[in-house]
Amino acid sequence: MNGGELLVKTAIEAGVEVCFANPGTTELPIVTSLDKTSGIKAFLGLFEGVCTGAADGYGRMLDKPAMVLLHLGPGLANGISNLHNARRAKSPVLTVVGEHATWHRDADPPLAMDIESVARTVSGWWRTSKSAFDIGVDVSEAVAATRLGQVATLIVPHDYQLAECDSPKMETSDGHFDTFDPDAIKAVASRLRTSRKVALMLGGRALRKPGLDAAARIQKATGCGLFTQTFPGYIERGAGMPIVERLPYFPRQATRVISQYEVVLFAGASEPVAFFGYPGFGSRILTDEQERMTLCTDRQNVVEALENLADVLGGPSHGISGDNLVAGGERQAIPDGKLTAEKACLTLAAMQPENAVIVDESATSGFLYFAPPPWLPAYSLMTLTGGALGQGIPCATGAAIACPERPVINLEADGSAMYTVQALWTQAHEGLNVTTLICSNRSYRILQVEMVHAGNTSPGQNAQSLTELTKPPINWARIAQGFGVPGVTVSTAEDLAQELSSAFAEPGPHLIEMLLP
Ligand SMILES: Cc1ncc(C[n+]2csc(CCOP(=O)(O)OP(=O)(O)O)c2C)c(N)n1
Ligand SMILES: [Mg+2]
Repeated sequence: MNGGELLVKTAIEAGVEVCFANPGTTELPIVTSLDKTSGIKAFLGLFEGVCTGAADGYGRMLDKPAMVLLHLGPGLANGISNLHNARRAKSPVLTVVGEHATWHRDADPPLAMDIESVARTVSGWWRTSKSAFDIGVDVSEAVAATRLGQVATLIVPHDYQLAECDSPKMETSDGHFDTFDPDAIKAVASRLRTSRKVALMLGGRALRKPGLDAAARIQKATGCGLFTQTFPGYIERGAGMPIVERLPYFPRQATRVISQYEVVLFAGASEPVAFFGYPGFGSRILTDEQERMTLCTDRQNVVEALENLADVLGGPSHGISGDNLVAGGERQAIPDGKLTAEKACLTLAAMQPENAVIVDESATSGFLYFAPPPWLPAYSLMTLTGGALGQGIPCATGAAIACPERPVINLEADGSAMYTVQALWTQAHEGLNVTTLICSNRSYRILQVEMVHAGNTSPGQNAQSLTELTKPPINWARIAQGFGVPGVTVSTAEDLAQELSSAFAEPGPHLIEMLLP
């Protein structure tokens, strides 16, 4: 066995089943090894941001890592933006990057760069393998690190991938959580009993069903409010799930909502801060007077911590019922007439199939989607956690690979869609059930809005040309077709409904450009 085979075998033993790759010469021994031992299916992404975004989507869906295989420093650098989003989503991702042969490094070949420096900006764990024999231990430790909800990056020199390493160190190490102190949970419980208004701010795994169930028990026992930060990585919503309020994007609005609470308890979430430093407004969303409490660290199991807290508080054994339910009642009528962003959200909400996965990178057009009337069937929602555009189409691709039986719907802003549009090809190549809804307002609308907020009410020629996506307008239907995805354009709610029902009925990917004002 050589180092490449050891890498693949260990990854398979650690539970890795898919690899999103854009390899080069320095990764070819690993590519060859992927066929020598069966257990990992490889998917080609035509840009590294597609691979990393797909691994993020896969990790968010299954809470287990996909492997990403990237070519040297430049390949990793191309993928970094979506690894940044993965880090902010606390997604498990195993990134494997090839490195030049150790004996070749000193020659400073053209593609050489400081890979570790790039890796450390997004990775909770990173390492360059020291020998072929070590690769097994390296992979197993990397996978264990991902279980804490982080990106782990292993850099593997080409000569070590090729080197024979019979009877290597094989190791499977389980990522394990730090234990928490039951007295700390009791202290939180007694503070909650004595405070008038408590907000429970949920993040990470707390937004999956077991965490939400425990949070709903705490809500039943204390009357606390349930919140998520503006951009949750993964949240289960709709019928059967408790109502969790989303902090508004703009900081003044967010402060207005959260300042009603005396105590804010963080569970899997960190303290919210403004997206940007606006003049006249500080970094913090909470006021100085508000008390902050943290239920557990990122290295502890937040779901267990919530369940413990619910037990100590004497919450009911099942929290999600009755008044804190998002009801699964009747669907509303489909709107009619010329499409607007609001009508697009309402049409989707009215048509949404059971158990859908919504990948939301819709920027200004989808603000209304999070708070539609409570008739939605159960669904999972993933959002743009790190604000780095180009996450939606790859994330939807990874989600569809993780859960092929679930319909994936990608609500996607037109500017954002252009960063990693190549992911459509992977969707076509793999026949994935993804419906991409392009919110075609033909502008970087949010930047236009921010410019007005900042006092530039009559943008000059440069400001206009840097925020308008016209001359020529992007032809989305033809772009989709060029990648092998059926594509159409709609401008009314009725046509959108018609196209959605055909897209949901027919297997494989579809793209619908929604012309919006
Ligand atoms: C990687 C990256 N590059 C640039 C930006 C800056 N940026 C933020 S929003 C935006 C425009 C978004 O336009 P679009 O996706 O069409 O959404 P809209 O505002 O029109 O709803 C840009 C360029 C960013 N957030 N991330
Ligand atoms: Mg736009």
